Amino acid sequence: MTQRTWGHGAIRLLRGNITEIRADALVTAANDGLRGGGGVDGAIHRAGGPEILEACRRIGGCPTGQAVATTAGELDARWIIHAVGPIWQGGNRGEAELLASAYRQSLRVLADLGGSSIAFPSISTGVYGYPLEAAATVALGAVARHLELETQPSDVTFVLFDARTFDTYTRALETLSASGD
Ligand code: AR6
Repeated sequence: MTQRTWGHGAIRLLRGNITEIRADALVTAANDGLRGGGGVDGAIHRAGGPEILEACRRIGGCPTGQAVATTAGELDARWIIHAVGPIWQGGNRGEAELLASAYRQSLRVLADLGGSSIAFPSISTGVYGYPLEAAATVALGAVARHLELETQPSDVTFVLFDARTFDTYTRALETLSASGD
């Protein structure tokens, strides 16, 4: 585990399965139809039970770069935040801004709900094909900026599923910390 205090809060990096984490909100990497799917979204829907997909159906969808909250069903959290990251199309289709926005909007949704702790997966770097190093820099940069400007949520954990993702985020956080000194 790696932890850095930042602005009004802290960024923590963990290797693991996000469904086993306790936080006010767990973020899932959703699609714009909120239809459920594979990867981290499949894991969240399986572990949380059918109530989550029912809530998604009622909402109906969420544009890329945005985020919406639902019940967390049986998971040890108050909410699931469904964040829609971009599908990688080569890097010239606004992917970086859309990815940063997915993180920012998730933080904003939780701030509006009054929550203070949030766990993110590595959005867009699975099926959606976003190059990992670039995604880690965008993800950590967006969260760091939020912590500098806002007081809530203040406790941000990235739950990274495999060694390569964890190592890449760890290096990106070191780079970000060095540039912020
Ligand atoms: N906990 C934490 N991270 C996980 C878990 C888990 N249990 N399972 C997988 N990951 P992906 P995307 C990691 O494909 O690229 C779905 O079908 C995974 O190793 O889940 O944003 C949605 O419904 C990778 O590092 O999300 C969408 O249609 C990261 O989570 C689409 O996939 C993201 O991989 C979204 O694709």
